[in-house]
Amino acid sequence: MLSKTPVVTEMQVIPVAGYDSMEMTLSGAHAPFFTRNLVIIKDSSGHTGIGEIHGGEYTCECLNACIPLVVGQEIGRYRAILGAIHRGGKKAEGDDGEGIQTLDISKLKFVVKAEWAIECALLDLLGQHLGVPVCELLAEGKQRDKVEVLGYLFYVSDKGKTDLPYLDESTSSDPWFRMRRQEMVSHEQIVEQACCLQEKYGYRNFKLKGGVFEGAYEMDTIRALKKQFPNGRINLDPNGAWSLAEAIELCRGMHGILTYIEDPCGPEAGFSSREIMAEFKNATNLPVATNMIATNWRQFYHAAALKAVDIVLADPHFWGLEGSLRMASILNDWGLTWGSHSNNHFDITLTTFAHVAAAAPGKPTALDTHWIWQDGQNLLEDAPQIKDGYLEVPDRPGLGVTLNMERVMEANRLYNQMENHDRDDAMAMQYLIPGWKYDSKKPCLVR
Ligand code: GKR
Ligand code: MG
Repeated sequence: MLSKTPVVTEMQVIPVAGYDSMEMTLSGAHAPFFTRNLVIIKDSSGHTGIGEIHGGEYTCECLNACIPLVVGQEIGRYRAILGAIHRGGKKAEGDDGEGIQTLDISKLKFVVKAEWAIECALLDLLGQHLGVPVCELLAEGKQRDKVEVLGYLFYVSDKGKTDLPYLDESTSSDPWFRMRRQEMVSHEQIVEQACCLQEKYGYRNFKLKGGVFEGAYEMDTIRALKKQFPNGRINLDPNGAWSLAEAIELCRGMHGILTYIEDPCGPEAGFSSREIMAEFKNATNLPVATNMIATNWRQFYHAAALKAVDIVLADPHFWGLEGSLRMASILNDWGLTWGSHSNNHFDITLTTFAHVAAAAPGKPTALDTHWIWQDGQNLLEDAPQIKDGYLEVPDRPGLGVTLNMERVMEANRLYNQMENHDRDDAMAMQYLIPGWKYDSKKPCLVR
């Protein structure tokens, strides 16, 4: 008789919302609220496992549909549970397979895979059962005690130009909390943003979200950042806004200033973004990162065959925890670099990033995380901290963190007050430019 692991007794899906700043990107301006879905799974030994994934009705429905495949199953057979979910999945209506190679936010939900929040919660339970942290169960086991993260800088619009309920933190005692809800668009303001983040979190490396102003202006911001942080690794991500010719022109002379560039161009003239990025790399010799052109194995095959990228930001919400680390191993073996992309998230995702990156073989690039824009809206009693530019990896069984249910239900009430649960960056943007419409080839303020 095989010895048994605990059995799942309950799975809950709780949609939640949190507050955000009016951060600008190619796809518009962030709305006052962002949404996420939480998965809470209980087992017969009394443990609770948790996972967090992108928000919206579509992902919420996918998760709810999985409940019958999870409840009643043994946590030790979590791979079989995930296998059953995959076999039961079918292509969603509206999913044309395009992915996010043009940053069409309405397609993000098809790139995100709801079941990875279930994978996370089951691994949390298994880790608690075995008495080991999740990172010890993944890939080749724990590789490091702390994980380097980057300071994710944004141009932020003036929320006063809207009548939307953005959070006001002007009276906070924390300098960063006061700063993050204000307008920041000049080179000086972005440098101040980076300095304030360095002070609070100890960041050495930064990424600026581009696709907002003309490329030349954004390059000037990068030069100002490099002047302030001569030893910092600085990256710019215009989300494919530039044409190939423009990208080559803009990046000429940026060696030694930009450590790498993220998704500089997208598909054009009948060529896919993978072909165009390969041409960009040949022309500039600048290292290239992506979270847009390699979001599944088939896309990665072509990106790798064309040598279109050096750094794959394999977000565990797109690839799964194990999938992201399978990518980390391949990249490491091939002399390429692994990292992770992020979207606005709560501290459960922050913890997941910590465990996944702790298990990534090789030398990952500093991870993206939007957490600094949400810090303080904790759903955990004991969120891992970012100190000296590094995210702590909890050294307790499972994810090693405890949910604060009161906070979760508060975030759920906020979600229920919202009319629309899907991300819509055009809505806030239209206050700045009436009638504004998304154009994958035009920075959001260039109309
Ligand atoms: O938070 O608006 C944002 C980002 O622009 C996000 O949507 C991107 O997916 O952070 C992301 C990226 O690196 O491309
Ligand atoms: Mg990106």
